Amino acid sequence: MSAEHPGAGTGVGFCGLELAHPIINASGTFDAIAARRAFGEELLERFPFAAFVSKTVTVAPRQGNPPPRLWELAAGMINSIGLPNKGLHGYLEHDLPALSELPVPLIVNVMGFSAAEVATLVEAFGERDEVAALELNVSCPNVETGLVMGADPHEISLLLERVRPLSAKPLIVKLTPNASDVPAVARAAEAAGADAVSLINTIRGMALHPATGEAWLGGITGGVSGPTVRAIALAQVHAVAAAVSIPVVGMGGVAGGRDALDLLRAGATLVAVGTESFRDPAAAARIAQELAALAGDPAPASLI
Ligand code: RRO
Repeated sequence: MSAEHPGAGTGVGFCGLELAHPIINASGTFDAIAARRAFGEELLERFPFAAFVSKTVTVAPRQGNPPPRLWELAAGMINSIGLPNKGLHGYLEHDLPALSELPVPLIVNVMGFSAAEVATLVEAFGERDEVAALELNVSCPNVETGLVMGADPHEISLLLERVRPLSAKPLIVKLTPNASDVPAVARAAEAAGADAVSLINTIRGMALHPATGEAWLGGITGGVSGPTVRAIALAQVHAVAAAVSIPVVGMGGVAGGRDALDLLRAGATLVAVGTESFRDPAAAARIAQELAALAGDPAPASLI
C-alpha cells in the first residue's frame, strides 16, 4: 500500500471486512444478476467491485414511480425510479441466492417507511450468513418519508437506537446531501452505533418537458447524480470525514481514478461508483486500475 495514498491499490479493511481494493458500487446502479446473464462467468472471474451493494429492498414489493424515470443532463442525470423491488420475501427467495454467488462480500441496502419496517429488514438480513453488512437507506430523494429520517440528527438517533441491537452485522448509514447539516447527521449516526456512513445519495432536482413546461419525471422531482455533483460530494465527504471516527464511503460523480483518489484524500475509506456504470458497465474496474496507478501500487490482482 502506498503511504502517500493509503488504500489506493492494495487490500483495504472496512468494518471488519478485508476488501481487495477500495472501489465498490453505489446501491442501485449495477444489476449484478442481469450483468451475469449478459456477460457470463467472466463477470465473476474479474468482478469489478471489491464488495457488492444491492439495490434497495423494502418490506413490501413496489412497482416504483410512473415513467418517465430518467432525464439526461449535460454531465449526469436525474432519476426518479422510486424503489421498484420484489420486497423482503421476494428478495430472500430470488435475489439473495443469486447475489450470494458473487465473489465479494454482499452489502444489502434496505429502506423502511417507519422504524418498525427498518427493524424488520435489519432482523431478517441480520441472521443471513450470505450478508456481510447492511446499508440503511435513509436518503432516497424520491420517497418523502425516506428523506425525513435521514435529514434530522434526532430522527437518525431514534432509528439507530431501535435497530442497532437487532443485528451484530456492520450497519452503514447512507446519508442524504439534502440536509442542512450533514456532519451533524453523521455524528448522530456514529453516536447511536453506526459502523460507517456513506454519502452522497442524489441531490433533489427537476426537469421540465420542453414542449409543455410540465414536470418531465413521473415522480415530479428526482435525484441528480453524475459528474455534475462531484464537487458537492467532495465537500460533503470532506466535512463528514472530519466530523466522525467511523469509516466513510464516498461517492458522487466518480468517473475516473483521479475522482476516486480525491474522495480518499478527503477522508473516505472506500469509494463507490454509480452513474458512470450506466455509461460503461466495466467502469469500476478501469477506475480501480487508474487509482492504483496514481498511487504507484500494483493493479488489484482480482481485476487482472
Ligand atoms: O429508487 C430510487 O428512485 C432512488 C433511490 Br432508492 C435512492 O436511494 N437514490 C436515488 O437517487 N434514487
